[in-house]
Amino acid sequence: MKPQRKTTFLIAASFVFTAAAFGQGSPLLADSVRKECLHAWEGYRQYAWGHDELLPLSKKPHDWYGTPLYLTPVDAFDTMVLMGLTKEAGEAKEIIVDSLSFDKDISVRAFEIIIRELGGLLSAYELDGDKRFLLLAEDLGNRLLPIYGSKTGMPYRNVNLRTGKVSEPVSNPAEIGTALVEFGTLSRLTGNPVYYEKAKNASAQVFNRRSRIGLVGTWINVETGEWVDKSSHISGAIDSYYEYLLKASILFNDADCRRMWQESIVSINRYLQDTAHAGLWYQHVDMDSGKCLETHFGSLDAFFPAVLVLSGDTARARRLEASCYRMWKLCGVEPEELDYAPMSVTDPSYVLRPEIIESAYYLYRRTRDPQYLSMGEEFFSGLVRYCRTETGYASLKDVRTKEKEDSMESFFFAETLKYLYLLFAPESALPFDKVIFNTEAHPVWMTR
Ligand code: DMJ
Repeated sequence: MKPQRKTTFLIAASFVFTAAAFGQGSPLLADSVRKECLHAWEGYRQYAWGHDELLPLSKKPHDWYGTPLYLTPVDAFDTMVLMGLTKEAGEAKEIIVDSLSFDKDISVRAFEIIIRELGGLLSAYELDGDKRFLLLAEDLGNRLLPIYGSKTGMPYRNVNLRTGKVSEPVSNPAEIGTALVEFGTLSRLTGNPVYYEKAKNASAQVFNRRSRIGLVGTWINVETGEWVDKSSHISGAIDSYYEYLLKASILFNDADCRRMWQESIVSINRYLQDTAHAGLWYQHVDMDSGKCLETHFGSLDAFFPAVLVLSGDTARARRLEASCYRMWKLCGVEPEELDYAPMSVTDPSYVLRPEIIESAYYLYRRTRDPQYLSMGEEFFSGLVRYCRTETGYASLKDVRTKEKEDSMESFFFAETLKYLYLLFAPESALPFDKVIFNTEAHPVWMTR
């Protein structure tokens, strides 16, 4: 390297470092993420327009329930607004406000519709101000309310959007409790308290059935209130139950949710936290005895450093994100699940999940430590290298072989691309301390 070039490089490097240390991210990387969002959106527009999702290998559209609910436009709208993709956000808005209708004779999974559609519409309303988003959200909220008709008030898993007929009484804490942010915001914006009351009672019903040592299980019958599976962890099926106790306590300054969160986190750290293997992990235990059942951890569990940051426990969040990073490094993209004792993969798929990136974003915003930018860069380059296709991005069947799978979940737009962008963009792109993200990364404002 010639001395002059070396000096230029050093000046450039120190500029990047200084920008990173001041929480200004990396504008070049932010721009690359925006371009990748555009690439995936163009694929959706060309091959799946008017449908829920694009199948990125077969280049065909896919609707979850045989008739579209525009999952991709609803999930992508706020991401594109934040990225300044005004034309594309306008396209998404047009199809939503002109054509989205929930008056459909289909039985839907309430949890998914709450976090993707209701969350997306509420966030769209707050960002854009068009009342039609709120009217759609209110209509959807009313169609979802029958889920709370069980004897305990805990929701059924499915509801027919037209008839209100409910089904599947055996549910889990995540599906039962993950409505506080959306229904609370709907109550706040419409002035109708019923949504938050129902959602809060459901979470309290789970909390009231915690074991003597303060843990909840995985499956519960919402009619009888009996646990059906007593395995306790922070993984899928429980994860966002905890996340929402904390988020509702902050967003609505709700003292009951704060107490439920504070009691829960003590038990989580006492019985689930595992430091017996290299690094910090969270294990699976029996909810009554606290006895270890499995040393499994996966890409869904990687949401927890973000939750720890939000709760003020940044030190523990840093240690857990370091473990998540090891999980990612194992194959160059994280597996759905591993056994962290021998560090062996137990479920090799990767469905374009965002959680590890979400946690890097929270940690970077809270600490301004540039190591989280570098991690984010590695996550982004793994995605581009192994998941990019001609039309968008594809899941991986196996992170060891990198064989692709014909699926691009709408949360790739709502979460994966949004958190990557916000990690690299200047903080002014979205003031971190003024919003709460729902579990699908749709931001709602703490106060209006
Ligand atoms: C999303 O739908 C939400 O983040 C949910 O809480 C968990 N699963 C996916 C992303 O992995």
